[in-house]
Amino acid sequence: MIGLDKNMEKIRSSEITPEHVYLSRRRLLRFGLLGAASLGLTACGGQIGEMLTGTAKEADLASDMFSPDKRDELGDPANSFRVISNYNNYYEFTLDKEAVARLAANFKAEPWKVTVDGLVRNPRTYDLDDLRRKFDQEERIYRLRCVEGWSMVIPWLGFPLAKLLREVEPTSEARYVRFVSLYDPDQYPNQRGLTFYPWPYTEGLRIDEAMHDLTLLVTGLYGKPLPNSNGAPLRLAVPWKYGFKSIKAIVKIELVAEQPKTLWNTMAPHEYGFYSNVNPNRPHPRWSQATERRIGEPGRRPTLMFNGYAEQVASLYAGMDLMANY
Ligand SMILES: Nc1nc2c(c(=O)[nH]1)N[C@H]1C(S)=C(S)[C@@H](COP(=O)(O)O)O[C@H]1N2
Ligand SMILES: [Mo]
Repeated sequence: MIGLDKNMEKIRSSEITPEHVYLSRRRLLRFGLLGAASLGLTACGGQIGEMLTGTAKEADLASDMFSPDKRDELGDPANSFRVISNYNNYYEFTLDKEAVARLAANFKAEPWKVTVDGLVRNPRTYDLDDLRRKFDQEERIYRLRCVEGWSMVIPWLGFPLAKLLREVEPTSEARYVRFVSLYDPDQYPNQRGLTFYPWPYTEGLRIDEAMHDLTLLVTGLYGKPLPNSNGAPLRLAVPWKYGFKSIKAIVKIELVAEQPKTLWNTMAPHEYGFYSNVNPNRPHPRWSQATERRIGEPGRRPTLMFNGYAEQVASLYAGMDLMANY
């Protein structure tokens, strides 16, 4: 059975779908990706063992994991478009990272409106095209570090959230920004299926975090419109925080006075704090955060404080106890 499976896989990836190389379970397994799907790090042992048996074929496969012509400021290559758009967390569709792209294929990301309101002088509703026209879209190559212990390098296309916030003019009472994802059970199976989740997905930032130049409203990646699996047509990228803060499919941005409730903080407050800054010194209650697996790379690498953005963002938290304010 296993042998047959292997042969079918060879045929499938090299002959049937030469254009769209399928990120098969086997390939993910070989590169240790499946371990990331389970939350406990102990589950990874077997896959790491498998990765160490390097062959020419594996080196070959690795080349579709990265696009070395794009690199982050630390010199690491961006993950390939295929990896970025086929290995996703998007719980509205499924908890299976490899199934998101297929289930999201027919998602209706156009037309799309986003409302910016709350404690602002000029509340507004924008069409996505308004945003694209109004604000120059720039490329930012950021690391994304998931709280589960894996990471990618992603060349986002977007514009600083600060530009949009300045346009609506927050009042002096506005101290936090609340973000809301689309609620549409007709398109999102798990908004019907997982009824114990407090849908829609919501997130939040302190206003100084939201105004920070690194905080990006994302409309694309690799210079193309955002794939549905990555949160089309509009999502956040907050690169110094765990990935779940980078909310997808945003329909509302609200300026508020109090720290907003968020989906993950409501579900499991001891595991997912409001700040959720990447911090290798503070373990998740169920696993260490000291290391991470860069998707496409064998083994694990050390996790960096603030995901490597400490120089830019540490001052936001001066005097704050980062172990208590997680
Ligand atoms: N609406 C919504 N946003 C979301 C999620 C989600 O399930 N729903 N998952 C989060 C998590 S856990 C991560 S790691 C990132 C993953 O982004 P990516 O799939 O583009 O890599 O999206 C975040 N934003
Ligand atoms: Mo995540």
